[in-house]
Order: sequence, then structure tokens, then C-alpha cells
Amino acid sequence: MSHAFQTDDARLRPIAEKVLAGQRIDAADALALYRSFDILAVGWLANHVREKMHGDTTYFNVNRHINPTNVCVAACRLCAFGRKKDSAGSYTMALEEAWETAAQGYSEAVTEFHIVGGLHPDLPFQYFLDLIAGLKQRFPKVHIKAFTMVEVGYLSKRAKLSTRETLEKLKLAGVDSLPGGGAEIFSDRVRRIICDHKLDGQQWLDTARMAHQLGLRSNATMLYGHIENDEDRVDHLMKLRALQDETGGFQTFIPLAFHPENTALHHLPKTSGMLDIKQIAIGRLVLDNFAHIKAYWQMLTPKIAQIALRFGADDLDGTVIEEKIYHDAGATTPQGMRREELTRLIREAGREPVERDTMYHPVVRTETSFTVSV
Ligand code: V47
Repeated sequence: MSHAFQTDDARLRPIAEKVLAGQRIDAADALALYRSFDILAVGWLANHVREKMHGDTTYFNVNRHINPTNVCVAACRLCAFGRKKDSAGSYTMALEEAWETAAQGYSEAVTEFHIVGGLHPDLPFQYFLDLIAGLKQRFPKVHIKAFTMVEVGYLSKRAKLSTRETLEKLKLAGVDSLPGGGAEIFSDRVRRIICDHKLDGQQWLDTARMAHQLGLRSNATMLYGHIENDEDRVDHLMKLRALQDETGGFQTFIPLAFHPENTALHHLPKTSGMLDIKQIAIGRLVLDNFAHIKAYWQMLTPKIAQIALRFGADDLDGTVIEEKIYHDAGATTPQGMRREELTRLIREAGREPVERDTMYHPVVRTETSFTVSV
């Protein structure tokens, strides 16, 4: 074992031996990591894996979030974003409006549109196909990462198509990959309370499997810091790892800290720095078959996200413009961050910033344009 690894927590020693030997850790090990208070030892191991995979490279991308509607039939307790159709604050963008919103972000030379929204009871499937096709036509160089597995499930029901047919049509319209949202926590017990009526955990995984089989890569998230326990977290990570063994279609794991404000779970406390950092590190250690772990500064705060870069994360998302989902849930972080600020945070953490596109190809910029080196 490397001399640099030190801990007084005896439960961590056999885990460290496995990690340093490049062996896979199991569910009991993952549970022991959650139960340990030795954050430095857990982080040291995660950082060891991160540096073996990526050295000092820290990725970021320049994207724009577009949320075409906040009208949602689901009424999840975890969510502050969704609204009923006729309630105050509900909105639905006309197609022109969505394309205009995209164009505003384009002045920043974005390489990705990240598109997610509510489960609208009336918008036809064709609206979404037209939305995507219109974006592709107007911005052919921009990667379209759109629709969570939950939205795909809902659209397939509304369009009376199979999941496969729905995904095929979305792909044909111009969807290039899928974001990782809607996974929450796979446990049925927890889902019944925080997001009843959504796809269940198995359906989320089955939809991701189908997307990967059709050649669409996706991300995976995990919403933590609400009513789930350590076993639920371990179960979630193990299920993601098993599916990744099968398909290899996941690009990035993004742990999402729960923001309780303006949700039906507003009585819950916010996540602690300890849990946020542990979640990044344990994600890196368990998901040995995921290439990337993303620190999403919008919800971790830039300060915690920066520290996460030395605890397992290799990706700092992003220069996101106009994020809505967390800000409706009380996030006080700015709605976007300029490239210069992002790269300063990365450099101050002793890391090397590399702008990437969605597929992790480096992006090379001049004053007026960018090229992607594949
Ligand atoms: O699915 C909703 C979560 C997700 C709250 O794939 C909440 O690159 C915290 O998935 N507090 C959407 N979380 C965001 C998401 C995402 C973000 C960044 C990058 C990527 C990617 C994906 O946000 C939802 C849900 O899990 N969420 N409400 C809340 N109150």
C-alpha cells in the first residue's frame, strides 16, 4: 500500500488495499465509506483514482440550459420548478421563443444545448420533434443533450409509441445524447415519497439501456440529501455500475444535492459540505466504469465544487446560462458563470482546465469561433 495513505479508521484499510490494487469495491465497502468520518482518507483514495484516470485535467463546457415549459403533471415533492397548467408562474415557450432563447446563448459560442422541462399534459410529441429539428437547423454545430428518461417515458405514453420508437424519433429529429436527470434515488420506498407518479427506478434504467443500445450516450444523476439513507445511496450506485457494465453508454455521473426551499420537503435541512464532498468521492470510488464525475457548481456552490476537484471530480459544469430548476428551489448561486471565472477556480485548485464538448473532445477557441478536435 502507498505510504501516503493514512487513516485511523480500520474499516477503510481493506478498501484502500482494493482501490490501490485497481480492484473493484463492493456494496459493503461503499457502505463503510458512507459511514466513515475520515473524509480526508476517503478523498485521498478518490483523488488517487481521479489522477490515475485524468491527471490534473479538469473539463468544463460552455452550454445553455433551455427549459421549454415548467408545466408538469407529476407534482413531485422534491421539485420547486413544476407548475400546474393554469397556476401562477406557469409558462410554455412557443417554438419561436425557444429558438430565440437558444440564440441568446449562442452569442457565447455554446457547444451544447441542455434541454429539459416539465411533463406537459397537452403539448404533442410533434412539438418536441419540431423544437429539436428547428434547433438543429439553426445551430447545426451545437450538440443537443435533451430529455431525461422520465420525459422520454412520458412522451412515449402520450404519443402511444414504444420507448424504442420514441427514442428513435427523437434521435432522428436531432437529439445527440440525453442528460442524467430524473434518476433521483432508485429505491421504491423513497420514490413513493419524493416523486410518486414518475417512472420507477427500473423503468429509468430500462430507458437508459434502450437509449444506449440505439447509440445515444447519456449521463446519470443521483439526488441525495433528502430522506434517503446510506443503503439507498449504495443501491443506486450499484445499479448504475451494473448497467454501465452492460452498455458502457454513460458518460458522466453527477451527484445532485437536494435543495429543499419552495418544495413540499422544505422542512428538510440543506445538505452539508461533508455529505457533498463524500458523495463526490464515493461516486468516483464506486463507479469505476464511469469515465467522469461532475461537480455541478450551481447546486454545490462554486466553493464546494472547487474543493470537489481534489476529491474525485474531473468535470466542473459549466458556464451554464440561465439555470432554473435549482434557482426555483432556492439556490443562491449565480445563474451562470463566465469562462474566465470557471478556469480561475480550476487553476486555483492546482488543476488544468480543458474546455470540452459534450463527448469530451477538447474545444479550441479563437476570438470568433471554435473547433472541436476529435
Ligand atoms: O431531475 C429537481 C433535480 C434534476 C430539485 O446531465 C433537484 O449533464 C435539487 O439532471 N433540489 C435536473 N435537485 C438537473 C439535472 C442535471 C443537471 C446538470 C447537468 C446534468 C447533465 C443534469 O434536478 C432533476 C432532479 O433530479 N432536482 N428539483 C431540488 N429541489
